[in-house]
Amino acid sequence: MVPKQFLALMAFGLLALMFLPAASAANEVLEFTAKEANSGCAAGKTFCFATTATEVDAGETYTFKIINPSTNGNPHNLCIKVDSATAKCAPGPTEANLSDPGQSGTVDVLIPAGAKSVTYYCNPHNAVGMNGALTVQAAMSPPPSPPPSPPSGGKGSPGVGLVSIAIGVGLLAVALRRK
Ligand SMILES: [Cu+2]
Repeated sequence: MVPKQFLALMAFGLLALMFLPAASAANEVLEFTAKEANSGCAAGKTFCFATTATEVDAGETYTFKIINPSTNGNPHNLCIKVDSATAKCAPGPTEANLSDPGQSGTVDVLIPAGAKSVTYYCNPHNAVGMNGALTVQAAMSPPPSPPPSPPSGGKGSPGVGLVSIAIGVGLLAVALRRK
């Protein structure tokens, strides 16, 4: 008979395990600062994003953050498009939501394994240069399994199996003869 106290303790332990935080690291935050006319955008771009982000790893989730210091009073947003999927935008939830001057916003985006391209843009100012692309690093794949090693008398080799059968048959024969 199991004591009720023990059962209660077990139940409590299981519940505690269920509520433990998942052991996952926080997303890496990639920052994109809106830059406007005459504030250092590359030639051909009226507006642009300043960012140190250049690449993402497939299989990872990133927090994309727009920072809008806006010297000219323009609202902006930051949309992330992975392949042909619908873009996810900060401050979201749609491309029409904008970050007013002085504000910022984030959106978490999973870059799925097998993703080919990741581009970013400000929806109202995509046409005037507020966009760019990130290089996608392929997901880490497990190393190719080594070819099976030739049997060397180790566990599971056919030789050992045959020897075992032979010994078994021999023992059985001896046992039967003694009857
Ligand atoms: Cu913009």
